Amino acid sequence: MARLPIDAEEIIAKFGPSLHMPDREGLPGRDEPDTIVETHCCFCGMQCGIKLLAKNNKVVGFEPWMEFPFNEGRLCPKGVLRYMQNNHHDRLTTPILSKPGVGFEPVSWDQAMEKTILEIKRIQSQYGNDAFAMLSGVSLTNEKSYMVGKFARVALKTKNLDYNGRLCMVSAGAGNKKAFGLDRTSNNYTDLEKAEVIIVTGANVSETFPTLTHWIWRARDNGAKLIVVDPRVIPLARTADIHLDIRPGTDSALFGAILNYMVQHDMLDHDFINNYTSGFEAAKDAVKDYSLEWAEEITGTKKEKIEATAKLWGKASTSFLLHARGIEHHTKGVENVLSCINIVLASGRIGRPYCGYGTITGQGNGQGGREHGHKCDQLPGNRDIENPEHRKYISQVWGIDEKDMPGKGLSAYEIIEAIHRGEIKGLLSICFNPLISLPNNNYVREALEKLEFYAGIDFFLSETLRHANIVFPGSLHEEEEGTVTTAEGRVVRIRKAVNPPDNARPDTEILIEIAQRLGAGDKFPYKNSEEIFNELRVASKGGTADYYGITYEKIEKNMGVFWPCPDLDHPGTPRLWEDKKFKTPDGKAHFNAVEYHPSKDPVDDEYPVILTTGRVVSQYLSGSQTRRIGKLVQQFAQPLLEIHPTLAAQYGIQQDEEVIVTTKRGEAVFPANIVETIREDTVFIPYHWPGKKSANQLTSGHLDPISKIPEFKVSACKLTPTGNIAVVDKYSEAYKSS
Ligand SMILES: Nc1nc2c(c(=O)[nH]1)N[C@H]1C(S)=C(S)[C@@H](COP(=O)(O)OP(=O)(O)OC[C@H]3O[C@@H](n4cnc5c(=O)[nH]c(N)nc54)[C@H](O)[C@@H]3O)O[C@H]1N2
Ligand SMILES: Nc1nc2c(c(=O)[nH]1)N[C@H]1C(S)=C(S)[C@@H](COP(=O)(O)OP(=O)(O)OC[C@H]3O[C@@H](n4cnc5c(=O)[nH]c(N)nc54)[C@H](O)[C@@H]3O)O[C@H]1N2
Ligand code: SF4
Ligand SMILES: [Mo]
Repeated sequence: MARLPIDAEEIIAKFGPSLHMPDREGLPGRDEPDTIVETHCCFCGMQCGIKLLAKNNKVVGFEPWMEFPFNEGRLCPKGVLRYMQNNHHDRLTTPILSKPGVGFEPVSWDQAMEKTILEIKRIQSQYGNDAFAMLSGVSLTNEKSYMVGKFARVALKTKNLDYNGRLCMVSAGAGNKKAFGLDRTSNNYTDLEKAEVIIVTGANVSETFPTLTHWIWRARDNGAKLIVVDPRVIPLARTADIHLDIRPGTDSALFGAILNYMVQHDMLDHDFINNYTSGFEAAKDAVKDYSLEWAEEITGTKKEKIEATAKLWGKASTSFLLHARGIEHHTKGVENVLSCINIVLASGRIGRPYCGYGTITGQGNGQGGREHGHKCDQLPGNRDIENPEHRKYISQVWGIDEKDMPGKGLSAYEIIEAIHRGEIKGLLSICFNPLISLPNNNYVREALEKLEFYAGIDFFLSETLRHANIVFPGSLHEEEEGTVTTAEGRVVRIRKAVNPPDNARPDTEILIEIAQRLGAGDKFPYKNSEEIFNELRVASKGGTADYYGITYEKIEKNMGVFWPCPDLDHPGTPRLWEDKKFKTPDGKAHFNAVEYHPSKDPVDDEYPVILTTGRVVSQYLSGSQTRRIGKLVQQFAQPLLEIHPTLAAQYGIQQDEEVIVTTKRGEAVFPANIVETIREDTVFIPYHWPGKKSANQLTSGHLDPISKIPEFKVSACKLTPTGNIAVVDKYSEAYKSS
């Protein structure tokens, strides 16, 4: 395979000038790279294989890694351009300290560390250990995620640690643990290939997991029927056999009615239900009145389409059901997930080739990062911080007295609320940009301003970190060795291509030095990432997320190993449940009784329109990384309000006209993009932008009672046209017509 020597000039020639080109001084143009490193994309949960080209300690380009089995060289626009972060002139290259009235000033590592330790100690002695909180993120590798969990409990000695997966994976995680006792997608994605029926609900796969589209299309080539459930005619829906244009927040009604239909028409796998599940009667009873007519009224989707879906699903011999945040970002996110699982269990199509179910994990290491102790209620191996046996085992691994192990802490949004109440006074964050990504962000900003001390670790100065007292310059994905776990459950190797630039340091080194200065250095004796991974293996041993049998060597040899992998001779588990031994206490898969509940922010006469939020293909999460890459910015330069022509006409809204969107939290102005690909009662805004462009000025802090995920997907709003026609970037317009 010939190398593709892509450099900055080629990108300019091909795509036009970039807004933020990295500094080209010293870059080698088309020269041969010093090294070619097989690693993975730093962005979404697909973790596509990619080769990075490095020269003079700079990442200067990429080429496809054809052999990596999931993406076989394919990449999306973000993967293609990710390498441009490495030399970016916005990189933080020295610690900075905020001086009132002056701004940030560079300081030495020693000064930054000393000040941080002083403040941690002051706050903890004045207000108690738990008054110092930590927020973390799962773009971090498994090694860093594991270490953060230990760092917060052992070095900071606080119970208040939570992570950005709280905004992402937790509804699915809670639902999967209830139903299966284990939180992972059931099959690797090659199993999609021969599924007869595929349901995709609340997942804009072509934009958010672009390389997964390939496997769905492979199935289509083999004759699979595709059913897409989404309030918008997303790209995948345009080629679907059935598109259920559901009203946001009503998935549990839809799947409840489908379960009822399967019961009424005896489309059930009685053998599987009787032998391998429990709770079927209660689940069945909960939906006994959920007729197609009722479901049509609640979901706003034609009953004929719901019936056609139930028939296809009920009669299939192989199938896959996939969902993502569209059904999970709700105050009943866990219920939505369980309602999907119920129709999978009723069909008995799990634990067999081409029969699968799973949430599509969002963040780069959203899978591994949710297993190894990042969460406020979790210990490594997906153990429970309140379970005495689990506490005992991990305390032994960590060499601490069990009574010194903190208990369950507050979740991410609850930490913000506790800052408001004056209970939390200090914060350390790594890999999280909550000012953009948490709901109701004016409230979040006020909280950050109330903190007595705030320090953060990042490679860019994110919007949140502008409120910090100290920022430590950390490392990119390609600047430390490690592993991540892909959305499929495959543990893969992240390889170091270069060192952090100038005075920046690897994240791990920064955390270890803070731990040392807090007097816990003996608990963090690691010389390299592999030593951390080897401790993680032991810590996870015997837990549901068991990595004990996975080693760096084994991963390299096999291009990844699927967990659970409990011992060194074990080959890993690409497909779960072939033995029908579920990880619940009774060993059975659990049906759960799910009744439909409406959103916590329902529409009414004053706020009559449903606002839902999500993503576009060229931007990633809070945008702190992708808004710095010119070509990605140009593909979608600003957030637009997607609105149907009928709704636009009702308010007299013109194309590109600025519209004031108001919810109970506040108001914000967005140019209208009038499209036929959205329901008439719903508007959509992507959330990747800060400040006045942020969709999260409008969303609510209502949380799912079990998972504590915010209800990003439903806010009641009203629309007021301003009469001003905005100047919208032409590339955004190109997007509109696509
Ligand atoms: N380009 C890009 N890719 C990404 C990311 C990114 O920021 N940008 N982020 C990554 C991460 S962390 C995540 S979590 C994933 C998210 O991946 P997705 O969940 O696919 O992304 P979203 O756009 O948040 O929401 C998906 C869809 O849900 C629909 N939806 C809204 N409300 C409902 C509802 O009530 N029911 C149903 N059935 N559908 C509904 C929306 O119209 C939208 O098309 O993407 C990952 N990949
Ligand atoms: N309205 C609305 N809000 C949402 C969503 C939605 O659909 N609608 N989706 C939610 C979802 S699913 C998610 S996952 C969250 C994500 O929200 P966030 O986690 O806040 O988003 P990121 O952009 O990933 O922020 C990560 C920060 O970490 C830094 N970073 C990345 N990698 C590393 C690393 O290796 N080391 C260090 N030190 N720093 C690193 C980046 O530069 C960035 O500043 O947003 C949520 N918010
Ligand atoms: S699909 Fe995800 S992992 Fe693959 S290149 Fe795109 S952003 Fe990266
Ligand atoms: Mo996410």
